[in-house]
Amino acid sequence: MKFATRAIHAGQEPDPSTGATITPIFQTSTYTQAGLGQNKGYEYSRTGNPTRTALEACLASLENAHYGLAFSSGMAATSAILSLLRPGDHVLSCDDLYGGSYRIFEKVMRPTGVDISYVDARDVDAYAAAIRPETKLVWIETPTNPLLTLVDIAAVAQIAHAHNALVVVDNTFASPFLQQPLDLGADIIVHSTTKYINGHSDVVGGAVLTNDRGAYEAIKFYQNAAGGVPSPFDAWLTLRGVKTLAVRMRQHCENARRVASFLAGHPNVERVYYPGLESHPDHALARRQMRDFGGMVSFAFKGKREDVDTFVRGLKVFALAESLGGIESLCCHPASMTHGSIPAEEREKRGVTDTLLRLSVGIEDADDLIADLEQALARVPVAAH
Ligand code: P1T
Repeated sequence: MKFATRAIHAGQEPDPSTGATITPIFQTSTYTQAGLGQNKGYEYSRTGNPTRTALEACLASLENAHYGLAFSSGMAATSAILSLLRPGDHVLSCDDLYGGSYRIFEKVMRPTGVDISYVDARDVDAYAAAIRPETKLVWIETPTNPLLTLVDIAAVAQIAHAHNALVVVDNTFASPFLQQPLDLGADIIVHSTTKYINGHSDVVGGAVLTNDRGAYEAIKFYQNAAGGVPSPFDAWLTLRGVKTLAVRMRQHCENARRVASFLAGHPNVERVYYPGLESHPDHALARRQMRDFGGMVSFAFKGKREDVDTFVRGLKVFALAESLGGIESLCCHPASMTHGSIPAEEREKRGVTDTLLRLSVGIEDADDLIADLEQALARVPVAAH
């Protein structure tokens, strides 16, 4: 079956005990057993819960994966994958990624004796040059957060596999509607389901999808051992949200395209980062690797940090908020918000400057979004610069 159909039905047979069409919220911590060792596949909800099982099966289907695991946050999913590492191992990552991923690499993993290095996300040769015999994971985001750089998944997978390393793709920004990394050679996918998958900014969640049985078993073991699982209600909300992923993503892409071209022509805008623009350095790769270009648009403001503050205070439809991928439009200042945990010098070096703004373009009417940006930009006179 095709994607939009699987988003609505995969993993969700009518409930066998009642016929309920929609998977119930199995709000139970435990399951009554008929006798010693006699259960119906569930014993305790940290280990397994039927609402979570439905979500795991649905997400696995959407990523063309055999195995799916749901977590209480994207970072819980990330840390479950990082549990595969041992002292002496090396992780090769890209130089633009979510600040929280950088933080767990640097502040949690490095002190345990795991080494991490970062290369220019789009430079395939740089991955080849930096990979080592002890590299266990190549960890990439594409498009990256917040600069929307693309990584060539197939090319990086070839390099990683030649060195027996697993490729992890954080597919949060694209969502499986736009990009299915396992089909391009990746081994493990991580999602913050908080974002496009749930899509309504009312749940924090994460997921791991893979075809690698060994990795699945180790990560599943950790899921139960460490316990970062979603509540049945959160699993249910996410199942409900993901049903509309295909229609939402089409509208996010359409609106983002219009917002990006509006910004590209505005005198207060220094530079627009959107892979759908022909001027974007990875536009050709985006055409090859993604079904469409996504709902995220970043731009560098012309002017000072104070002007950025004037602009964000002037927004009426876009909310100044962290996170992304919900139906409502958000504006984020990565340097002080999502990427505040990266030291200032390192951030600037990577292009996450004080005048960079990131828009999560929602599915409101695009005319209203553009009018909102226009009036907020008009508060900062170009002549002032
Ligand atoms: O917030 P959580 O569900 O734990 O997911 C972490 C995470 C992982 N990967 C990517 C690419 C992400 O963007 C995030 C979370 N990001 C934000 C909160 C943000 O505003 O960028």
